[in-house]
This record gives sequence, C-alpha cells and structure tokens, in this order.
Amino acid sequence: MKNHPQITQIILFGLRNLWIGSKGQCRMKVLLLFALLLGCSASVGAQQSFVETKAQRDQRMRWWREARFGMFIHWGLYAVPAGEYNGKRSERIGEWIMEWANIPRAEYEKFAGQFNPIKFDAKEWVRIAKEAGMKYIVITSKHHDGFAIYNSKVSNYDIDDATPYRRDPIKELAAEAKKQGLKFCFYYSILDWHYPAAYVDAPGKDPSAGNRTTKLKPGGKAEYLKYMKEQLRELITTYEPGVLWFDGEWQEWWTEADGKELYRYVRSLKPDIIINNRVGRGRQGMQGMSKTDQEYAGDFGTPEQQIPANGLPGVDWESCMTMNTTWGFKFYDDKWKSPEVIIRNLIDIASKGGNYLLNVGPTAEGLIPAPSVERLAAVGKWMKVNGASIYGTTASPFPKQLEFGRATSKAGRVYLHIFDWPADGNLRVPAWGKTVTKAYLLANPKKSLQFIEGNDGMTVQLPSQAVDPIATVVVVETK
Ligand code: H79
Repeated sequence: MKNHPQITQIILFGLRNLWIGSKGQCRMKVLLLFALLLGCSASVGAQQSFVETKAQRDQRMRWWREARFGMFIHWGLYAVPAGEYNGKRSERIGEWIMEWANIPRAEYEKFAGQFNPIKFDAKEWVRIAKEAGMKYIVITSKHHDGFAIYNSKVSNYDIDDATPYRRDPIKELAAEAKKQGLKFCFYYSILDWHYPAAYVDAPGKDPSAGNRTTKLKPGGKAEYLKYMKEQLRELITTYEPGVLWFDGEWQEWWTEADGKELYRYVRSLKPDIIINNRVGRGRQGMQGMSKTDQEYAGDFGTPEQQIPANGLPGVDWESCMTMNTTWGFKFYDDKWKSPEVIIRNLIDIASKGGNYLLNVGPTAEGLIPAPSVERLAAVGKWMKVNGASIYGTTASPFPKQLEFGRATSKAGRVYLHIFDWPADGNLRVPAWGKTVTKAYLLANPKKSLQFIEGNDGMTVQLPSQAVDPIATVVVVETK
C-alpha cells in the first residue's frame, strides 16, 4: 500500500523526461506506454490488500495466533424476549427468535422500547474476559435481526436512536478493552431481516419475520451493499476493530465475488484487520473450513459448535462455541457445560492449532449471566497457573492423539496436558524425535521430575495425585 504512490511518482518522472526528450510518432509511443503503465499500476492497487507475502501475513495474524482464547458476545434485541414469545419457547437458539417464533418485523421492532441495559458496565465485562485469560472480544455489532447495538449514523434501528438507553455502549466497551489490553472485534451479519431492500414481501407468511434465507427486493442489492459498507466503515473508523467476523453469508444472493470485494473493502479501510472466511463462500457448513488455496476470501476458518477431530492443518482456524445451548440470552437455558468440559475444550483446540471463541449472551439489562461468569472464573483460575501452555503455542508434535490427554508446543518445549492421571504415577509419552533435557510441573517449575528415555518414548515419574484433576500440565524441555 505504502509503496504505491512512490512507484507512481517514479514512473511519472521517467515519462516526463521521455516526453520532453521526444517528438511526433515517438511521443505517441510515450503516450501508449503511459496508458499501459497506468493500467498496470491501477490493477496492482486494486489487488494490493489481497496479495501479501507470507511474512506480511504472519505479521498481520501474529496477535491473533498468540491469543488462542477470545470472548464472543451475542447481544441484541433478542435478549428482551430472552427465548419466549407469546408463551412460546423453543429448543432453538435465542437470537433466531424472530425466525422460529415467526415475529413480524413491526412486532419485533417493539423490543427496542424495552431494551434498556442500565446495568451494563464495560469495565466489568472486560474484567470478566480478562480474568478468564481471554485476549480478545468479538461482539455482535448487528445480528440477523438487523438491529445495531452501536450508534449507527446510517440507521435509526440502533441502540442510540431506538431504545430508552440512548447511549452507545460499544464506545465504552471498545475503550475499556483497549485500556485493559484486549483486542476489540466485531461480528457483522450479511443476512438482514430488517433492512427494507434486504427482503421481499410475500403473501401469507410474513417474510419480515426472518427466514433462513431471504431474497433481496428486485434491484435492492446495490442499495443494501451500500448500506452494509457504510455501516462497516462506521465500525472500522470509529472503533478500530482487530477482527471482522462475518456471518449470514449463505444467502443465495451473496456470491464469492461479493465476498472478495467486501474483503478488499474492509482491508482497504484498515490494512492490518483480520477477516473470517464467512465473508465469502468458502466454508463447508458448520465444520467451517475455507479451502486453503487463494480461491476463497477470508483469513481463518470458523467451525461452529464443534472441534475438528484433527484440527485444520495448514490454515488458521477458530472454533466458536456456547457455554449452554444458545448464543443470545434465553432465561430458561440451563444446559451448562461444566468448567471441566470448557477448560478441556480450550486445551483440545490449542493442541490442534486453533483458537477458542467462547460465547456469553448478556441480558437486556446488560448483565453477563452468573453461570457464565462462574465458569469463566474457573477457566481463569486454571489459566493463571497454566496459561503458558496455551498462549503462543502451536499444535501437538505427536502424530497420534495422546492417551492421557493433549499436548501443545513452543520452541524448545512441549506441554503435556494430563486429563487421565496414570494410576501408577508413570506417564508414558511416545517419542517425537527430540532429546529431552528436563521435565517439571508447570504449577511447580522449581522441582524437576525424574524421567527415563527409551527407544519408543519416555516415562515421567509423576506425583501420586493430580495437581489439577481437570488438567495438570507437565513441561518437557528439549534440545
Ligand atoms: O451467531 C450465531 C448464530 O446465530 C449463527 N452463527 C453463530 C455464530 C447461526 N447459527 N446457525 N445458523 C446461524 C443457522 C444457519 C444454518 C445453516 Fe447452513 C444455513 C444451515 C444451512 C444453511 C451453515 C451454512 C451451515 C450450512 C450452510
């Protein structure tokens, strides 16, 4: 990007000299050359944000790869009905209530009048994430319902204009995240059940209630794309997000070309931004993987509610998951995962080279539900002792999954995460082609553990009981 004007200047300088030093037919050739070069440099300019060297890409992805653990926040008007409409409840996800409870747009809009998150406390939200060991926050700027929880100048359907709250909580959250050292990022839905150009009226079932797929109004695409781009410009220039996390891209009218164009647009506004693969059409269902070649837009794959059995070798990826069964708040969803499952998911994902984006669904009052807060505190307690085995690590060096648990690696060391403590206290570790120099518990680095190396691996002598029954980490240093 930066070199571009300079190159153009050099070309222009050279052409000026050629022009001065030539006459007649020769001048025609110079003009031709000029036109040719102009065309070239323009196409380079258009592609610039897409094409980067491996080193440039590594630099851009660096903080994200090191972070490994982030907080997803689904917060919007759906927190008002909180999973119940006219007495109707559902097993389905809370933020989809407009669709599954068939709520007409005009009715759904009324939730805005009841969205008054007076208990919202940006400092507290960021503290909860930070204490859990999370390094970034991704919040729904606009979900499928089309409602913006930031102050959008190009829409009145936002928290500042349409709710009694009349404030922009996102400004506070972005500032607080920055202050506490977390990266602040946005989710943005391409699917929109509210913007008039983004759906067609149909007789019978109210299409504005929200559908899995929508059709745009005839001729509405350009208008809707313009609106989306304006909102994205607001989000990027006002809050400087580290990631844009698109969703709702599976609509028939959304093409891979649209995705590529949007990717370029977003990168042109903030060249170092990171964008998920749902900007384009490269994901394969919920396993969420973009192809590895240059064909599809997006920087990382997005498995949803699942952890790929063998990771996604060769690409960046992030599993997003809920702690209960919904993203947006549902007051009666009490199917909570245990801290053990959540912590082991984090380890499992890191051992496969991915990031863990763990969701909370705050209430319409602005509170992160207590069961979520408790679980995040438990993760934080574990991370305080064992964070070094997660941050900045890469996938397990072992070709097969370990019987006792998982492993992650860093230069010169391997972290062994023990889920199943050996009854005899001898931890058998298969060989991975390195010479071991030292072994110790991450919880007690000063005390070395005895080990014996054999041809097919090593045996580490552990204390008789697990230090942490969820996962005790053994550090193995290598030559
Ligand atoms: O924001 C949360 C959910 O509301 C949203 N994504 C998370 C992060 C979401 N979850 N489920 N869905 C949206 C419904 C989409 C389901 C599908 Fe498909 C669309 C199934 C078939 C078409 C995804 C795209 C799986 C296959 C293609």
